[in-house]
Amino acid sequence: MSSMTNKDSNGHVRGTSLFVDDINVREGTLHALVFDSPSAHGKIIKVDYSKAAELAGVEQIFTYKDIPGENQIGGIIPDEVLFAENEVHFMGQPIALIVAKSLAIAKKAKELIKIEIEELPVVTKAREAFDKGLLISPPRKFELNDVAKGFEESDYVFEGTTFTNGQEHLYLETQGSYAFPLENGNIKVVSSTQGPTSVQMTIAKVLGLAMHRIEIEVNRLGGAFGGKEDQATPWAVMAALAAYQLQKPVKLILERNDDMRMTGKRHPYESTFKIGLNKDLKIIAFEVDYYQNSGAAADLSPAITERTLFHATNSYFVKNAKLTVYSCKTNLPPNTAFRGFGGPQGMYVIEAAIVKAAAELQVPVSKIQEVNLLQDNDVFPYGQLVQNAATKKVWQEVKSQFNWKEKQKEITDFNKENTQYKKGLSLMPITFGISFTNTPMNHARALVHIYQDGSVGISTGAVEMGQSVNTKMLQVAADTFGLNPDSIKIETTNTTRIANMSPTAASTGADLNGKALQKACNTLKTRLVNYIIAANNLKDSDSITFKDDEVYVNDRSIDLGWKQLISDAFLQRISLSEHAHYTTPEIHFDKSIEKGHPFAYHVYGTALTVVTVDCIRGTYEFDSVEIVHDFGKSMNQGIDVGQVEGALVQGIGWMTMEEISYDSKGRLASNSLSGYKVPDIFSVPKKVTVKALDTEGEAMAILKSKAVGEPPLMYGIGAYFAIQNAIKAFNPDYQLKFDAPMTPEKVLMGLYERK
Ligand code: LUZ
Ligand code: MOS
Repeated sequence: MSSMTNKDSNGHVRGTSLFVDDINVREGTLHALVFDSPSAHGKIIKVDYSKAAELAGVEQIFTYKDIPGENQIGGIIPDEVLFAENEVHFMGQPIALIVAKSLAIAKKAKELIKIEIEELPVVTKAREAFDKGLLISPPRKFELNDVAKGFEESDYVFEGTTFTNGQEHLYLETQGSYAFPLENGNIKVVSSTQGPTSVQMTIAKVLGLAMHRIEIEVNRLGGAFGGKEDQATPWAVMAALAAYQLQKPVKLILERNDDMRMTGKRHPYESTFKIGLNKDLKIIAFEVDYYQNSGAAADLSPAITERTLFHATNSYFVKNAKLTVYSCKTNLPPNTAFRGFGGPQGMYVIEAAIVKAAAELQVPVSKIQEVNLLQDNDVFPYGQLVQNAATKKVWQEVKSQFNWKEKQKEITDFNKENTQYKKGLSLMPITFGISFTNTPMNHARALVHIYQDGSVGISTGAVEMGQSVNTKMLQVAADTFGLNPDSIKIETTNTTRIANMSPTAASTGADLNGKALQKACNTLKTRLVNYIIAANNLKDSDSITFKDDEVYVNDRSIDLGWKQLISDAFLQRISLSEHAHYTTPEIHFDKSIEKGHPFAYHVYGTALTVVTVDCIRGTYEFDSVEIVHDFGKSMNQGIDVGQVEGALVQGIGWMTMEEISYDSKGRLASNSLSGYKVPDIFSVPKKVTVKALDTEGEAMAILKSKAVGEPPLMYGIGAYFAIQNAIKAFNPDYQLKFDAPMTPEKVLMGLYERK
């Protein structure tokens, strides 16, 4: 079972998998294009749509005035309009929707719209916004013990600043939706969203309709990475608005450059830190102010803030901590969820602080890391006790299995012998909490039908986005029923079958939906077992098992196949359908004191990265990244290792080459793939080894197989520090910098800087 391949792989390779833009459109389908703000901050004096509206083939241009319900799409805080009214707050902010017979006509019409804007001051940097008192929401603060006292007790105290830039999601499939009217004024929307229920709720609000009149359907997404947790919504709402008002089908798919320009990204963070250590290199105190660049509206920022705080101490025990996040309001598109959800930004800062302390004290970074690794019964700054911590184990295993000691010596020797090339190494431990940090979101449902011919259809709230959650769901059902996966079908994710979904996010998709599915399958199984016992005069103590499409009693075949069983049960009028609900047990969190037990469990791992820097060109290549990762008991090695590899490379991209750049007017300069470099096959480490930690697994994880989506992204942070070590080996004058990404330009400057 654990070698089952991704069930989408055939369709993906042959091009038969359906995405939103592949759906056969209905007759009379109209095409929509967004008219967006050319200014990052200003008062709208006048918009003249008359020429555009007169163009042949233009059906209608929708503005905020055409909204029957509320012009409001903010999920956590109601601070974001669907269409700008009198002011614009970022370049690319939607102002109107042009709906026409073809996209070409809509594009022509867009050029005919005239807009007059009175420019207002533009703020693009977090600290600048903070200094002007521009905040999205009140600051959030986590405190453990007494940080002031901690600094007094420290033998050494160091301070510094850090910056991590944003990151473009670059899902292969851009944002898109297709909406069509149903009878009685109801609406159906096919959306490329991680959060079908958020889309449904927001359409209901904007159209002024009850939720049950709106059906959201998701087949699969061509990647998301958090970019479609909240920001798939506006495009679906716009298509629904037009379809509802015109009573015609409307398709809205963003072209790549519009998508890059109009949507938010990973939050850039500026931070100031202060770290205190004692003579034994134990971290006694850690204080950080994080300035999160939230963009022009809250979006998911308040939740992302929270995860920064939860992961601020990464894999280390810190006795006294004071951590504060300021969500700063700037004139950029609202920044949003991105794999790791603020966690990576938090973890980078403590790693930087440790690197800084090590340099000042002239001790190895790994020594400070090692003596501070978490162990059981330590406490996280948010009050949760450390349990079943594999932190030290993964660390030790990386060191021993991948010959850390020998590698260090080889690198020292190499650096002595070579002038043009220098190598650097780093160790990057990770500890990532699994559960939505917002406890009420940790729930899911599943619906299972066994049809009378024995075939099975399952629906869950999980959205397939390339992470293979559908394959995992198939495995759960096949495992419980002892059936060949070929007789099980995964249905689309649809709000009429599964209501009130949390988004597929926070690495929880397989756990939450899998547990609900397992529950539904088990209830059906119990029902069938009871029927078998009654029909065959068996005893309750007899053990009935389902295996290889057959029924076994006390491990012996009774010549009863699954198909026959289902057909018999159906004739006995036994229900062959089940709907189940799962909520994560044990978790809780009290925001009034910022303490609790928010995570079902943690995922652990450590990465050993080796890089070679070309000291003439400033370019670099990763020789190897070797990882010991805690999968629990992986239910599918192929899928899980694939997630680690993909996340690692995405993390390296964020730390090294992906450089988002806005000019002082708030215009995205890196607005295309020629100006924004993402990792390609040549930038992937020459060798990536992923070893699974040997463990008993975790009961709260589905089939004991731990969540894997986000945690490995943070292995990429090691890339930054490995490169910096190589620079130091070349240039003794080099001053440490914590300013990611470490682009080849910055490397070159670092190689040749002088004191
Ligand atoms: N989304 C969310 C997330 O709403 N809450 C979370 O805790 C979270 N964590 C990671 C990624 N998305
Ligand atoms: Mo996410 S960052 O949508 O899990």
